[in-house]
Amino acid sequence: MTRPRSSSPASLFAVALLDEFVRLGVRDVVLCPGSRSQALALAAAELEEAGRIRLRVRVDERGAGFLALGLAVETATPVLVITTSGTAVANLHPAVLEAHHSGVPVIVISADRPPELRGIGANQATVQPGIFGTAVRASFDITAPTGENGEIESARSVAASALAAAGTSPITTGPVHLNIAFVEPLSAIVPLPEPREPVAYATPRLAGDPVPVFQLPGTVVVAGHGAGEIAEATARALGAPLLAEVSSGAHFGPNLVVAYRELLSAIEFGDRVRRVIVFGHPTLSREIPALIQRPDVATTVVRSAAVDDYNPGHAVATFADAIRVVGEPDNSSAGRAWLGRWVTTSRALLEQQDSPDVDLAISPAPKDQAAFSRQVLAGLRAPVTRRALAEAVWRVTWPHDRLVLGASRLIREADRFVPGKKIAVHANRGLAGIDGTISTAVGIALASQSVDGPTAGGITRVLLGDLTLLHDAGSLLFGVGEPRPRVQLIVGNDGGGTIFDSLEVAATAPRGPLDRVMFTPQSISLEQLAGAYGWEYRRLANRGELDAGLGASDVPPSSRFRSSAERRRRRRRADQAVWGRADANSQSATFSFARSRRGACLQKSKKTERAISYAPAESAASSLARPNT
Ligand SMILES: Cc1ncc(C[n+]2csc(CCOP(=O)(O)OP(=O)(O)O)c2C)c(N)n1
Ligand SMILES: [Mg+2]
Repeated sequence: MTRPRSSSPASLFAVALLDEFVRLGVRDVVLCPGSRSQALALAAAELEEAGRIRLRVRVDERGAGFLALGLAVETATPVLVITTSGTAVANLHPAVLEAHHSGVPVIVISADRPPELRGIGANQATVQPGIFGTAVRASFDITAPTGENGEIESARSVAASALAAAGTSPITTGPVHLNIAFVEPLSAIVPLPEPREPVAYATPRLAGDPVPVFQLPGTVVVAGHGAGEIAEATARALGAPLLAEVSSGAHFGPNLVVAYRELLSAIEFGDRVRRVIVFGHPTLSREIPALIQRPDVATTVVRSAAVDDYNPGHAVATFADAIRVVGEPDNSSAGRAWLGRWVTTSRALLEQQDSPDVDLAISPAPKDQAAFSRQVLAGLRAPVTRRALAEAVWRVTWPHDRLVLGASRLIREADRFVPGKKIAVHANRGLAGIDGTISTAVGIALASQSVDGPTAGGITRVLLGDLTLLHDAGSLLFGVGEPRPRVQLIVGNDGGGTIFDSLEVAATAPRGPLDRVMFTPQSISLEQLAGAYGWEYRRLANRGELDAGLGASDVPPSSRFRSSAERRRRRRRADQAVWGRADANSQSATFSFARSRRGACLQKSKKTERAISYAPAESAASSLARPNT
C-alpha cells in the first residue's frame, strides 16, 4: 500500500484509525482538547469538515463521557470519545461505569505518553492502560506509531477489533478503551484518504433459539429499565399484567399496571402471583425484588444489555437470552379476570381526585357554572406537586420527542403515576447516578434531532432534581459554534436532596446534622446560573403556569449531518430561528415546590416555611430551557 507522505506517524495513524471507524459505521465523535491527543483531534476535525462524522467538542471530559453515552443510547451505534492523557482519562470513569452497567457501546480513545515516560514523574503521565479495570469489554494498549511499515493496517485492525468488542451481541455490548501512545512530532497535516466502500454498522443480534415459555396462571411480566417493546408484547401474548417501569420502553399497552407497587402489597393481587418474567433492569421499587425472593414465586429473567444478570437474593430460577411464548392466553373467565382485575384496580387507584366536576359544567344553572369556573381557577392556581409535575411533563411529550429522567425522587414519582404512552424515555439506571444527566440528555437530543425523520423536529425534556442539575452544571456549556439541540431542563427545586427524607433514620436523627450531611441544602440562583451559560430561564409557580410553560416546541432543527459549508449556513439560520422564537415564545419552563417529608407540595404548611428558609425566594424554584445565545 502506498503510504501518504507526512512528517508525523502519529497523524498517519490517527487518520487511518478514525477513517476505519467511519468506514465501519461510526458517525458520532466527542472530543476534548489536549496536546498529546492533537493528531486524533485534528483528524476528527478533518473528517467533520468532509461531512463524514458529527463532531462534538467539550472542555470537560466527565460531561463528554456522558454526552457520548447519550449519543450511543439514542443511535444504538458505538460512539468515540477522545481525550488527552492524565486526569482527562480518569474523568471519563463515571460514564464508562454507567456504560458498563447498562451495556452502552462507548469507545474511549485516550492519548498517552510512551512507556519510557511513565513512572518517572513526567508531566501529565500516569498509568493509563487498564485504568477502567473490569468496566470495559476490552482494553487495548497501543505502542507509539513511529512510521514502521504496517502501522496503517494495524490502525485499521485496531478499529475493527474495538468495534467488535463493543458490540458482539445485544447482551454483551459495552465500553471499550483504546490507549494510544504518541511521540513527537505529535501531529502534521495529513490528507484524508478517499472514502472507501462503507460497511453499515450491524446492530448486534442474538444467536440461538429462544427458550419456550408456557401459559401459567398467576403470571406477571416485569419490565425494568431498558426492557423494550418485547416486554409489552410478551405480556399480551401471555394475557398477563405488565408491571412496567417508566423508563422500561414498555410503559404502554392494554396490560399496563401503573399502580403495581400498591397491588403487589395487596391481598388477592400480589399474593396470587406464582410466576414472574423479567425483562430489563428493575431499580425503582422495593416490591419487585421482594416478590422475586418469595419462595412460592418462580422467576425467569430474560437477559438484557445490563452487565449483571438481575438476580435479587439469588432467587431467580431461570435465565434466558430470549423467550418465546407458547400457546394462547387463558381465555376462560378466570384467566381474563386475572388480567382485568389488575388493570382496572390500578386505573381506579390512579384516578385524579382533584379534577373539576364536569357535571357542574354541563348544568344549565348559572350557579353551577360559576362553581365549575371557580374549580378550574383553583386548579390553575394550585401549587405544583411532584406528581403534577411528572404528569404535566409526560402529557406534553410525544413520540417525536425524548424524555430523560434524572435519578432521585422525580423518576419514582413518574413511575408511580404516569399513564401508559409509547414514548422514548431514558434514564441512567445502570448505576442510578445523579451525575451526567444534562450531558446524557444533550447527547440524546443531538442524536435524535440530527437525523431526517420525525424526531428531527422534536424536543428533549429532562425532568431532574436541583442537586442533579447542579452536579452536571458544567454541561450547560456549549462552546461557540457547537450545535445546540432543543432541550428543556425542568428542575424540581426543593433546595437539596429530599429523597433522603424518606430514609428510616430521618424519623429519629436530629434534623440539623441530618440536613447538613444528607439533604445538603443549596440556595443557588438557578436564574443566574442559566443566564451565565446563556440558557433561557422561567419560573413556574403554579399548575396553570406549569401547563402553559411546558408547551411543545415547533422550532426547526438546529443541526443536521450535512457538508460543512451547508451545515454552517443551516446552523446560522436555525440558530436565529431558535433564539428568535425563544424570545417571542418563551416556551421555557420552571416550577417550584417546597420540601416535604411526604413528597407532596405543602405550600402553606409549616414545613414549607422551613423549606423556604433554605432557599431564598428567587431561587426556591426554577427551571432552565434551551440555550439562547
Ligand atoms: C454521583 C452520585 N452521587 C451521589 C448519589 C446519591 N444520591 C442519590 S439521590 C441524591 C440527591 C438528589 O437530589 P435532587 O437531585 O435535588 O433530587 P431530590 O431528591 O431532591 O428529588 C444523591 C446525592 C448518586 N446517586 N449519584
Ligand atoms: Mg432536590
